[in-house]
Amino acid sequence: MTGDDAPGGEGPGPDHVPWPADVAARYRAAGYWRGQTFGALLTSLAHAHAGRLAVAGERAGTVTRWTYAELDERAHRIAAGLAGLGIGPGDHVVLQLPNIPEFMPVVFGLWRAGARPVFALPAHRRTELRHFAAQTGAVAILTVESHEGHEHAATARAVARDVASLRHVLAVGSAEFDDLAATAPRELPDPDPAGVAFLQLSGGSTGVPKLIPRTHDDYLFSVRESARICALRPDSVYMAALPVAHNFPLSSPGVLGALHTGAAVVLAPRPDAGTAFRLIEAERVTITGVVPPLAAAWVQAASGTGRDLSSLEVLLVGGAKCGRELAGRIAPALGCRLQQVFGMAEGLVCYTRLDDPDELVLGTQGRPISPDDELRIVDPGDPDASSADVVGPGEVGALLTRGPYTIRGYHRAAAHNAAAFTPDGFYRTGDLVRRRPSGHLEVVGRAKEQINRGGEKVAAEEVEDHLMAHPAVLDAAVVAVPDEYLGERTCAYVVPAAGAAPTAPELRRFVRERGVATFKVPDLVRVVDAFPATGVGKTSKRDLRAALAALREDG
Ligand code: OOB
Repeated sequence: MTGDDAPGGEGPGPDHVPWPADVAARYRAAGYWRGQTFGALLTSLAHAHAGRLAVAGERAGTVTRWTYAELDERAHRIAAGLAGLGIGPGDHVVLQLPNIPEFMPVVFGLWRAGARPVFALPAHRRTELRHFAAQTGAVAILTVESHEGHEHAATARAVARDVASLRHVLAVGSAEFDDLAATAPRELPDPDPAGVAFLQLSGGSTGVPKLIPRTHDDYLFSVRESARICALRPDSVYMAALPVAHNFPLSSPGVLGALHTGAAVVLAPRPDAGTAFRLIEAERVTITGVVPPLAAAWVQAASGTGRDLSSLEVLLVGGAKCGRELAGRIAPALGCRLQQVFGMAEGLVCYTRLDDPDELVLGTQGRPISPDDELRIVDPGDPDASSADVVGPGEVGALLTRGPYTIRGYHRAAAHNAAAFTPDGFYRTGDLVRRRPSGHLEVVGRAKEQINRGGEKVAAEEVEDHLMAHPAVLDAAVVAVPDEYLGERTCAYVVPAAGAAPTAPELRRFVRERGVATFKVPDLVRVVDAFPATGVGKTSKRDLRAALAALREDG
């Protein structure tokens, strides 16, 4: 905690809101928090799996394969190089790397130096990077020279001119970085495992992302349990298809879960089916994870592929609702098991279990990692969300949670924390869910994205699922349009399946004929080539709503 700590919700607030001492003691006693840092973890992995493949990936057309011993040595050298630049304990470093092999030794190098990566996504630009650097007082931005046509190092240098704390811009692939990565290794003090290891970004759909402090102790617990729940083995091959800095491919079970198990990590430079299928075949990938729009694209591409996907055992789908229609197509098309994951960078992660009956795998988003993940499902209209407002069994309510890997506050955000957390430490997820007797959650949607059509509540995800049942529809996204009489009406955006040309009347009739309430039939239907996406590839409803608003202004 820093001197910025401001009790009473004034000022920026602390870097890290710790768990109450008695709660922390309980999590330690239960064996959730084991007092190990990520740096120490890599050391033990290098001993246990020295000659095994740890990381495979490509950068600028060059393929790299590192064993655990090589990954460990590179991380040691990078840590020593960073320390030589004066980057050390508690320093924040904005990290913006695409899916290149260097991601892994750089992250472990930062951890060994005691520095805290701030995990930016490759899609972030000047405004976001400036915000991350200014908010954290970052001393460096570590990125690549350029990637997919964007000059990242040039953007980083422009940000460094604006943010006084930034002393270094380091670019993987530059001579300066090569020198740093060639520094002679030396032992550095291991940081406090209960301290902040890094900052994740919130997936929130409004404004610039909030910064989420995660500790070695809490994150390693979620990594360890995720690896177990996803049945990773030392001979598993995990492919990161999504941008690896995001919480899902990082830790659910992600590249960290794979390394924790002694398995191999493959970094896919792009998530498209062509690239992903090539790598699944070449590397005999056993498990990977995607967001629903990508799952839909892979399902479509699988029917015509000449690639051998037979090694794939599990496809995790999460990050946004995977409706039953899409869920039902995944196993038949890709020849693997579906595992749904409902998670958030703030903490809570739910998985369907690999031995769950199909009904739960297809129809729910899973149940929490830990029996100590406390869930409170409350009346969405209730302002204080106390335990008195819990909804009845099976009813839809707003999800609140606290537990051994869910944060108690954002980084320096006292005012926001007062709204985002209850006084007794529950995080308000903003998600509407229904709980099954088995403990599995069905995510109904984001509370703020529910459409209020003249008082009738329409869950966008439900209508999307009906549209997805139409053979001419590859993907669907339903958003609200302001309406003078009803308050809001529904607009369904649709991406057609390859070679198909669905029309608005046909799709509206199709939904109606599925026997749903008339108010759920989309008022407007727009057929588009593709949806705008967030940095990790989720459909950006915010951008869709903005596009609609712009159209309306144009008349
Ligand atoms: C993951 O993390 P974030 O932080 O980018 O986004 C979290 C939000 C959740 O609050 C929820 O609104 C939505 O994304 N979400 C889902 C979902 N998984 C995430 N909504 C419906 N169904 C799902 N399966 O997105 C994330 C973090 C770890 C693992 C997986 C995803």
